[in-house]
Amino acid sequence: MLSSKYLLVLVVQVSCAIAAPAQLPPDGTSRFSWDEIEHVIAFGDSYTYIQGTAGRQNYSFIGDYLPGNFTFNPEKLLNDKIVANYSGTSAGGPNWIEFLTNGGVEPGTYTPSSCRASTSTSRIPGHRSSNQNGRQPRELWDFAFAGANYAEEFLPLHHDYTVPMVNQTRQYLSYAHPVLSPRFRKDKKDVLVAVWIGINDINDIKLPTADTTPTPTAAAGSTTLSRGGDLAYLAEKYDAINAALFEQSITPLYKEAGFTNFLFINLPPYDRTPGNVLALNPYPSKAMVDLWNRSLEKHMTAFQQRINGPQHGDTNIPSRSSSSSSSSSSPPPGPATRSRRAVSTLLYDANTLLNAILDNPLKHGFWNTLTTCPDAKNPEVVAHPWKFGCLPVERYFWFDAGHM
Ligand SMILES: *[C@@H]1O[C@H](CO)[C@@H](O)[C@H](O)[C@H]1NC(C)=O
Ligand SMILES: *[C@@H]1O[C@H](CO)[C@@H](O)[C@H](O)[C@H]1NC(C)=O
Ligand SMILES: *[C@@H]1O[C@H](CO)[C@@H](O)[C@H](O)[C@H]1NC(C)=O
Ligand SMILES: *[C@@H]1O[C@H](CO)[C@@H](O)[C@H](O)[C@H]1NC(C)=O
Ligand SMILES: CC(=O)N[C@@H]1CO[C@H](CO)[C@@H](O)[C@@H]1O
Repeated sequence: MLSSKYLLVLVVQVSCAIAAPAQLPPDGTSRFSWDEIEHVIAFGDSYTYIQGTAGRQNYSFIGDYLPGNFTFNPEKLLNDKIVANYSGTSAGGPNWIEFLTNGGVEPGTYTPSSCRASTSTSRIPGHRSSNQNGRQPRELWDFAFAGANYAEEFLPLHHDYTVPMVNQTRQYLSYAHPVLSPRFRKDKKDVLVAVWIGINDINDIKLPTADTTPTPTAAAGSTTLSRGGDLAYLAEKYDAINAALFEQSITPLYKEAGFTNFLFINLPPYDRTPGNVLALNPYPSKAMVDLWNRSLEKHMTAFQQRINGPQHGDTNIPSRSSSSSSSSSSPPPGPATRSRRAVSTLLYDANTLLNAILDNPLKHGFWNTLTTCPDAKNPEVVAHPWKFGCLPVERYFWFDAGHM
């Protein structure tokens, strides 16, 4: 388990990255201030989902994909509460988005609009102690669903109730945005959209095998592609998914809801999970994880340039008007228009942070980066690790096969 303390490191780094204009392109448009953000809207998979009283247990804050559970009315949304406890996330306690917003960090039940506890349960060992450096809480509206891929267009559902991310953003726009938008400033600059997706996609995309391709190789079941061929095949798949992410989710969030601040997080070192770290052929491999991360970065940059036009920092781009994808024949928008509608995208490199921790675990307080405590999900293990033959849970980097 990546202890709460280290999730906080991630979060604090995210916050710092957001708050430090010096790290962002010097174009005057691609920045936003964390201090201005009052509402965070999240999409993704198990890394980001939080438990809601109106959600499916262990999967969501609200609803699921089954007929009758996908839509919700204003009352259901506004009465939904965040349940924060050891079993309320995939992390064994508060997850990164709860630390980022300072909502649901202590065990208890919270209303997202204040992220202050409406009821408080007794302290559970393993939960971080109170008072997050006096950081003000942000509203947290979290539509992430555990087990989500980006879309059924690319990969099958894990369960019939799994809400893919493309449908999370539609769900938000159709049923949540009309209810929540009066809370936001007109220019929406007080809203941050946070997206962390891809762990399930990269695991689920399989290379074509001898059985499924017309030209079988000698070894039955082995991949028919060379290593370079594998990566080329996967690059195409990853690009298709990341392109769809920006076309089908992020662009509608910008155009239909008017959001302009977007945070993306790249893939953790999935080549170093307990199942992969000692494997001869880890899947995904480091090369695959890097490929995904480059694809995400490429599509994020393309999205930003599509909306904002090329920036001063982009020296490769010959002229603003020629490469602007704006289809209108009018001249490129002037500074006033640009500052009104420009988007700010930030890619947080969790991959580098987490690899650095895995490279030097003792320094960060981790004694085990190779295996998990098999009973980690049993809340009793927190108080009595030895009884389960485990180290204290916070000494494990991995909480289970794929979660920190
Ligand atoms: C809706 O979700 C709940 C659990 O969250 C479940 O018990 C119920 O069966 C679901 N509704 C339908 C129509 O499946
Ligand atoms: C967490 O909350 C859920 C829902 O209220 C509850 O079913 C579960 O037992 C709680 N788990 C712990 C460890 O308190
Ligand atoms: C989920 O999203 C896809 C892609 O937009 C769409 O085809 C599908 O109908 C959606 N499913 C539901 C239940 O809305
Ligand atoms: C939710 O997960 C916990 C383990 O973290 C498990 O004990 C519980 O049975 C799960 N609940 C459901 C409804 O799957
Ligand atoms: C090459 C590459 O991108 N590899 C991984 C994935 O994420 C970021 C880039 O987005 C890199 O810093 C990291 O090393």
